[in-house]
Amino acid sequence: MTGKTVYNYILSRLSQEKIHMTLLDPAKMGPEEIGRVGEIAEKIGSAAIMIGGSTHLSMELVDKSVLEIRKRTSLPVILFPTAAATLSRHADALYYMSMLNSTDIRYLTGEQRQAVPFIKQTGIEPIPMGYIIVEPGMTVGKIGRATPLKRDEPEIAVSYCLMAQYFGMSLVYLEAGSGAPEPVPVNLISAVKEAISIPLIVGGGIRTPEQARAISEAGADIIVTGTLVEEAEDVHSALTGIVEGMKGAEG
Ligand code: 1GP
Repeated sequence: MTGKTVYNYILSRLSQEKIHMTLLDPAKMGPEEIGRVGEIAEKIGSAAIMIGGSTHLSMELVDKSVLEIRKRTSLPVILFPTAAATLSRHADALYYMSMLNSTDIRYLTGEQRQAVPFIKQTGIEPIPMGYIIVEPGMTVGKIGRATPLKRDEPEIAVSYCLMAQYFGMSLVYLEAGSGAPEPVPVNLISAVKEAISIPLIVGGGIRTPEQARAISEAGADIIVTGTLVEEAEDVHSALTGIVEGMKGAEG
């Protein structure tokens, strides 16, 4: 697949409504389970499956998981990588992300440079994204050696997100970190949304319909949940709650 197929699909879905993406981590669920959850995610209206999240992934595991999703759903599969070594050629697209508030060149441009031959050879669609860690940042903030955005400094968040836009990135992602006790605060989201014109993704610590609603209302265009399905006894109702919560949002 070449061109901006997946990005255009995202924009087209966003022209109708705010969207949800389901993040599945092959280090935490086997390929079979990933396929089963992917199927549920499609049924309840999630717009895409993101694969990644963990630092201990093997390429084989990522490949198997992507193929399982492709077999069982028609949703686009977007890689959400932490390292260039674990990319799968079977995915539709790759978030080509730079952690803008990292202090480690590896997460700014290092892994990205290493991924270049893979992108060139496979023709996978890279979707340029500014990835910005917000307090508490959790594991990804530590591994990425980020200086997390302070929760009460919206003007700094606005600068970082506008920087992503000025660099020409297609998306910007505010990340509180997987499993964060609280998601990104709504004041940060609304300040950013007011300033930028590229779509805003928010993730990390979103567990309830009320949180999804508040985050949507504050201006997130795309909400990502990961841990929710890993912990839920009933994946269908947990995911439905999030998507319905977003629909309930005004504006
Ligand atoms: C992590 O933002 C995502 O990169 C999702 O976070 O696992 O807390 O849903 P959760």
